Amino acid sequence: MKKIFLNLGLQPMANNFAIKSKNKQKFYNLKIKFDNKNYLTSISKIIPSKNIYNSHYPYLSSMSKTMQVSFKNLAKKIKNKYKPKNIIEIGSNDGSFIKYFNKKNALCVEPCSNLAKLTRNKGYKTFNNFWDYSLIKKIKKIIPNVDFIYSANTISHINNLNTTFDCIKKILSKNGVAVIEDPSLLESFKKNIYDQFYNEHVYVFSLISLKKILTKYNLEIFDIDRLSTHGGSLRYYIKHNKNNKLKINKKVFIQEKKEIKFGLNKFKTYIKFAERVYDSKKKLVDIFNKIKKNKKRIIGYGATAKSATVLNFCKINNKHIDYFLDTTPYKINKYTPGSNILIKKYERKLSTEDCEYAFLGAWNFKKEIFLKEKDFLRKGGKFITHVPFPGIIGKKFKNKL
Ligand code: DWN
Repeated sequence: MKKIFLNLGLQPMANNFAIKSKNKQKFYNLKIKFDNKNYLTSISKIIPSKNIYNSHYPYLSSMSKTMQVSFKNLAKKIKNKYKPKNIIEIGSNDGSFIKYFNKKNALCVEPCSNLAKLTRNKGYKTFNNFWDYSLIKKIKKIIPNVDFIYSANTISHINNLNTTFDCIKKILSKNGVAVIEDPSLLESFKKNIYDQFYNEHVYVFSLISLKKILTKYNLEIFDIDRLSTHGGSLRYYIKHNKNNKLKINKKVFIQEKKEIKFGLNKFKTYIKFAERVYDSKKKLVDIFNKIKKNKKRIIGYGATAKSATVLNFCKINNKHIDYFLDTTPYKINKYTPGSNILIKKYERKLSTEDCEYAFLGAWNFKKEIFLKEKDFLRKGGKFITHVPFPGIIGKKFKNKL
């Protein structure tokens, strides 16, 4: 049975950056539900994929050093450990990962045409398609036995998990490996990360939920990596369950135990999380109101998809935040969806002349950002964050995430 545990209110599409201020956005009610049969956590209103992943999808995964390093290290590990003869990436974005593989043996799948163009221009065979049965038919003609499949921050975006995993099952060679990585529900709950929920993240997975789904397709998780990216992600290594060459690492059992101990199989854990989220909202709104009462300037740092959830849920808008800074070309001079805050190009390091406070939209890159903005912090500039708790961070900050 599916039960709703969290209501994040009326929300626009998180990456729908508007060309004009006072833009007309379509809003939908963002409610989050838990299915106690398969332990799956999902959003209640699904927006058709073709309305989201189109010719102007704005997100580029190369915009943070953290992700670049993560992809580089993984590519090295895959080459050394699994030595695949060929590799497919589902959701190849701007090619930040696939660039470490030889063009002759790599294939990209990317439904956003503006992004598919980027890997094509770099010489990679790229299918501008969604991951489905008709696509795997085409791929099979080029690579009949796929050795390795990789997909980062993409499977959680796909509504039809049955098609997704059935296609993986059908195309993966007997001894092949599929690796998927997505934000971890356990880490999100532990750190009160409610902004992983937005229209693009149909699911936020736990290991226990994925395990149940994969069993249906005779697929099995044999290893995991716990990552610090995106506030805490899990990287799942998947094989055919008949493949006995790859043994199940004990990290899988440890993670499973942790999730059960935390209560990810029980609805009451979800209700408690929702209570913490409502409390977090009150505290964050208080912080903004106090700062504005003292007539101090606040800007936003990193116009993330996640921050759409926070700003619209907490009703923080251009009366609170003067503008956002972001490095992504597609977002510059546009307005944040729903909250209508202008996004300016990040051109130089932050100064205390610009503002006294910066709201961390990209809190998941806090370490990278604080290193870059150490002078702003040293001179008394402050950051506002809501993760893991709403608060203000000044120069005495020690990174704990
Ligand atoms: O799953 C998804 C994840 C991986 O990426 C997608 N649904 C969409 C997107 O979500 P997001 O927008 O919340 O992701 P990020 O990676 O947290 O976005 C970071 C944003 O901050 C980018 O717009 C780039 C920007 N940024 C910046 O301006 N200066 C980032 C860094 C590190 C910086 O120094």
